[in-house]
Amino acid sequence: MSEAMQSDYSGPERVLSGVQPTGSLHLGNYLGALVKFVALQDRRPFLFVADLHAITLPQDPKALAGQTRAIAAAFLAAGLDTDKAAIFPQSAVREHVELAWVFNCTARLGWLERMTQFKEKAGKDKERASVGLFTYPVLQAADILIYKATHVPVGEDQKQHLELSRDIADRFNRDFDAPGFFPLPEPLIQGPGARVMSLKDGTKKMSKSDPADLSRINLTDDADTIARKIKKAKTDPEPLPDNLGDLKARPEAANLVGIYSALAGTSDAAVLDEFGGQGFGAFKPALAELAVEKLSPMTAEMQRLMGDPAEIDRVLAKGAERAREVAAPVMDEVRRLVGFWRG
Ligand code: AQP
Repeated sequence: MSEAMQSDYSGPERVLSGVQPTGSLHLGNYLGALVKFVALQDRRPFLFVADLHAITLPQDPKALAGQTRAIAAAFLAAGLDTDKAAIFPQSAVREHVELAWVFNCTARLGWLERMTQFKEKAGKDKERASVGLFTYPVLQAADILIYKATHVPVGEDQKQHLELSRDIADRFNRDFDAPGFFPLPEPLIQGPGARVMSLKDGTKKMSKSDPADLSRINLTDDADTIARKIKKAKTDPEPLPDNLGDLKARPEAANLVGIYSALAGTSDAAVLDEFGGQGFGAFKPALAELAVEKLSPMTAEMQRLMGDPAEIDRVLAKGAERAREVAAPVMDEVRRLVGFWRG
């Protein structure tokens, strides 16, 4: 359905994305999201810390605000400039929730039942999952559309949710006879690092919530830990192939090559030109060295920033103010379209 929909939207382009404060960020978040945010920052993106999404699974209330600051610190350490990007906590802009309620009444149950991330996160006992976890993609649609965002840089894992946002936008525009009111947002998924896989299982994505710490490289890991995790990463006994076709059939090898090419800013083919025929005994140390070289300066800067929480709070407050200026008039228009009393 999404593919065929046409957008009548003629407003300006806007880039938006979010990251959940659910734990330490990892290499997948860095390559799939942060690097892309920085590359897009001249488009003045809206980048929020998704604390409303975080509580769809239990969080420690004493730790949550600190985790929110840590994500903001990671944004800044990755190179985001607050004169360009608005960085803010999602919960500080109440219009996200208000629009999400309206969208709860726009989205259809059947659409949500198709969402694979809910099935993965709810696990076997879905009766005990929070209702928020089920309606998470509806809030995500509100996050995007409250700013009339047109482009959303995300990792591959979020593609299905973006399609749902398009369906919700289209349905709202039609239900309320408002053609082109909301844009049909497009995911920006291309490029290296869009899907970084677990170091322990090349078929599973690298994830903050994986109980195995060895499955991911955290942005807070020191050089020795990074090297140790890469050394212990699952591989097969064969040397690296010299062509992409053979690499495809070996998920763990493909993942490590993909990480190398994304960090080096080159292509998988170029990595195979250099390392094809060599064993992991040679490739893993080279990858570890590259990962440390790229990540260490950022880790150090994150730590420095975390030493000054008041400065991070100023950044978040400034971003929230800019976000509210855009969100409030859109919500006012939604209230008018839906027919709510407005005094
Ligand atoms: N493995 C990944 N490869 C590439 N991109 C990834 N992203 C997440 N994992 C990978 C992208 O990072 C951004 C922020 O994600 P998030 O923290 O909001 O939630 P998530 O996608 O659910 O990430 P995690 O790490 O798997 O967290 P948990 O375990 O808490 O659910 C998004 O753009 C995402 O695509």
